[in-house]
This record gives sequence, structure tokens and C-alpha cells, in this order.
Amino acid sequence: MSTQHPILDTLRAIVGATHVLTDADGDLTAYEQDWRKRERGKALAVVRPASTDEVAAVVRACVAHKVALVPQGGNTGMVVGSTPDASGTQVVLNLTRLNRIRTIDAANLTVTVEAGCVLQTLQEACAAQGYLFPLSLAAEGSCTIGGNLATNAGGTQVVRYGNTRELCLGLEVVTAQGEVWHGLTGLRKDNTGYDLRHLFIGSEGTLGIITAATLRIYPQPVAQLTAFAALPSLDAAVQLLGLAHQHLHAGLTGFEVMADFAVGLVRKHFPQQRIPFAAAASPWYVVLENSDLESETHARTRFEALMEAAFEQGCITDAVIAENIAQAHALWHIRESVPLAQAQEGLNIKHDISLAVSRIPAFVAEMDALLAQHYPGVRLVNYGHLGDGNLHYNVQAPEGTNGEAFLLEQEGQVNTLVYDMVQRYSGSISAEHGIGSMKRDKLAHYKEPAALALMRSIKAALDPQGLLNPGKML
Ligand code: FAD
Ligand code: 2HG
Ligand code: ZN
Repeated sequence: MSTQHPILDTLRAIVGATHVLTDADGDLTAYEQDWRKRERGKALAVVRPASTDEVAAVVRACVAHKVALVPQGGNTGMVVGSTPDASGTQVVLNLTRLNRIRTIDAANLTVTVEAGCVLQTLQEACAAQGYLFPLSLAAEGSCTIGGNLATNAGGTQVVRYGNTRELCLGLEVVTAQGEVWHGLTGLRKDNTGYDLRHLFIGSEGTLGIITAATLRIYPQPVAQLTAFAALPSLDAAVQLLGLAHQHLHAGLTGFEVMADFAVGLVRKHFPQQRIPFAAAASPWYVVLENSDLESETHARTRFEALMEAAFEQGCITDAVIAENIAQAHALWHIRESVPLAQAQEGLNIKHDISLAVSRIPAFVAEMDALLAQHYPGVRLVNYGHLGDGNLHYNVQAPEGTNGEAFLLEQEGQVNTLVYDMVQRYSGSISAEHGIGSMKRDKLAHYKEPAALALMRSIKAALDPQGLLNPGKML
């Protein structure tokens, strides 16, 4: 049926026949299934435009035919936001051909880049010109700038540079009507009414299609020091974070925590990686990074003072400091491998939660105890961006039990236990991954009614026909 839909010829005329994919063109799994393999949808077609004008024309065609659109970048999202539902009626608008870096404006410290550019490609292009584009996450080899903006991605450098939102100075967006909003100003100050950019950032493809962005870039640090430290408790990690802020100031560019069990999964599934500590050597580990704009000596003096204070106060029991860039990468690689190791271990129930840093140890103690009481032997894969108060508090079935069955039978109740506690601690049920279709009912339950009503009004105003990513977020 899908190959005969009247919109297909129009779409082929806009982007070229080879860039409109249907079942007849082969396996569409990469576009129809989410990264975590939680859901498999079915697309009417996958359309791959290569310019903003083509995107606008595709949107206008969809409006004319009342066909819904699912914007898609690298399809690495964690909440089933970039894949179609099972109806076979939605068009996947894949933006990966719209991937040029348009300009680097050195004096303005900005880069203007198209939405489908892969994050790592942008990082490398900026580095080649002596600049840092600081957004960094383990999916950087395949996630795109458009996806990063649409989810307001976080990652491992937020403690210094902020979320993707903080990095964005301007956007180009195709509206739900197929018009283009040219908002690539690159201005740091612009108080001419509502800041539209912030509506689209984090909107997960429900309000408009981001086609390009003007983003902040930074001078590259001249020295970087990375440590992998063993800690006696989560309280000690919070104490270490305080010390790191005091000693490093803006030089603190990364502060990631991992429970021993999370590190153990990397040891188990990626045995080729060299992990500085033996299994169960310590209950918690932190990867921390100091970036310095002055000199290697300046960086070392500060870092050594921090380490000394941390040992003295007992918040670190042991630490390895990278001697060179290769060693620093290897230490970071351990942290970045946790989600991949966890995926190898089997299906798990993810909670990407945000809490005040000061309340994290109490939350974890109370939550761990409650889950252990309800599910004896349950394995908690706890790690995340402690510097930002963001934990990935993931729940894995007890050893030796069927992970799939645990997920099917217990996910609802586990989520309720965790999110109720998050609410009691005044936290958020999504720190950085967004809502997608996976957490839509949770958003409806936990978000304040007044906020939900405002969100629905914005959606109705910008996308009155409800054609942009229906079933996601709201
Ligand atoms: P997609 O998955 O394709 O899409 C995500 C959402 O954005 C969807 O709702 C989609 O409709 C919408 N969208 C995509 N492009 C556009 C566009 N141009 N215009 C409008 N809407 C659009 N996330 C973090 O925040 N921090 C992390 O540390 C992190 N680590 C990860 C590690 C791994 C191993 C993996 C697999 C994922 C990780 N993620 C992380 C999640 C994911 O990588 C990010 O959410 C990323 O920003 C998604 O980019 P993408 O291009 O893959 O977007
Ligand atoms: C990370 O920080 C990602 O590694 C993935 O946000 C988190 O898989 C997860 O739960
Ligand atoms: Zn994360």
C-alpha cells in the first residue's frame, strides 16, 4: 500500500527518487527501530532531503496530504523519539544529508552548521581550526547537531559549558507550515521579544524542523588533566565535587561518577580495556577533568593541590592521573563504554534523573534500599554526570533471571517507585534524554498541570494540525 500513496511521487520530485526509501528499496530497520531496540515502527517512507528548501517543500507536501512527519538525525535517542509509530502512515524525515558546516566565524567565536552534521565531524572541524566545540557524548560518532538541539543533549562537559541549549546562539527552522524561519543571527544579545530559539531547543521534533544552527565555539585548552579516582562513598564524591569547584574554578570540565557495578560491566563486556582498579576495589569511582587555558604547569599545580586536599579529607582513597592524551582517552573511554556494556548485559530499565547535587547521596541510599526490598538481588547500574546532578539510575534484572521478562513485568512498578521518589526529592524524571514516546505518560503524570497546559497551547499554536512527531512528548 505504502508504495502507492500519492505523496510519494511528490516527495521523489522534491528530493530525487533515490532519496525516498520504502520497503521496496530494502531493509528500513535502521530508520524504523530505536537505538535501544525497544520499539520497531513502520514508515510510509523515509525521505532524505539535502537542503533547507527541500525540507520546506517536503513539509508543505506533508501538510497538503495531511501526512505526519517524524524528524530523525542519527537515531541514537534513548526515549523512542525519532522513529515512526506502527501505522505505516508517517514519513521519517531523515536529515543526515543536510550536513554541511557553513561557516566558522573566528572573531564571533561561532560556527554555523547544518542539522544533519554528525557531532564528531563538527568537533573535528573546529579542532582543525584551533577551536573547541565542547558538546561531547558517547554517541558523538553518529548523533547529529539537529538531534542534539532537539533533545537539548547534555553529555560530559556540561559542568563547564552547559547543555546544547547554552551552546546555541541561533537557529534556522522549517515550521509546521513549511515556511523557513531564518534565525541564524549569532548574536549574544537580542531582546526583540520572545526568544523563539528556546522553543525549538528540546522540543524533540514536535514544533519545527531544525535545519541549521549557529553555535558557540571556544579557544582550545592548552593543557588537560584527567584522573580516575576511587572513592569510599557517594557522599565523598559530592565532597570531591565541591573541592574541584574550589580548586579548578572554570577549569573543571568533567566530573562523572560510576558505581563499582557499572565499571564491572565494562570490565566484563570489554575485557580489552584497561581499568585502573581491580573489581570491588572501591564502591565508587569518579572521572574528573581539568582544562587549562594558561599552561601545563599551571594545570598541574592546581590539579595536584586538589588531589592533595581530596586525599587529606579522605574523599579519595586512590587515583590514577593520565600521563598523556592517549591515557586520558583510555580513562574517558571506560566511562563512555558504560551504556554500551549495559546494553550487552541485556535489557534494562533506564532512569535519566536530575536532582540537586547535595541530595543525591540520600536519594540513592533510600532508593537502593527500597528497590532491594521490592526486588531482592536487583542490580543497580548507577552512574552519570554528577557535576550536573544527573544520574543514570538504571535497573537491571537480578543475576541469572530473564531480563526481558523482568522488564515486561516490572517496568511499570519500578518506574513508579523511582519517579515517585524523584518527585519527593524535587527532581526531574528526564535530565537530558527527553520524553519521546517512552516517557509521555510519565510527563503527563509528573509535570505540573499548569506547565502541561502551557506546553499544549504552544504545540497547538505552532503545529495546529498535529503533523510534527505526533505521539511524542505530549
Ligand atoms: P535522533 O535520535 O535522531 O532524534 C532525537 C529527537 O530529536 C527525536 O525526537 C527527533 O524527532 C528529534 N530530531 C532529530 N533531528 C531533528 C531536527 N533536525 N529537527 C527537529 N527535531 C529533530 N544524550 C545525552 O543527552 N547525553 C549523553 O551523555 C548521551 N550519551 C549517549 C550515549 C549513547 C551510547 C547513546 C546511544 C545515546 C546517548 N545519548 C546521550 C542520547 C542521544 O545520543 C542524544 O539524545 C542525541 O542528542 C540524539 O541525537 P540524534 O541525532 O541521534 O537524534
Ligand atoms: C550516558 O551518559 C548516556 O552515558 C547514556 O546518557 C545513559 O544509557 C544510559 O542510561
Ligand atoms: Zn548521560
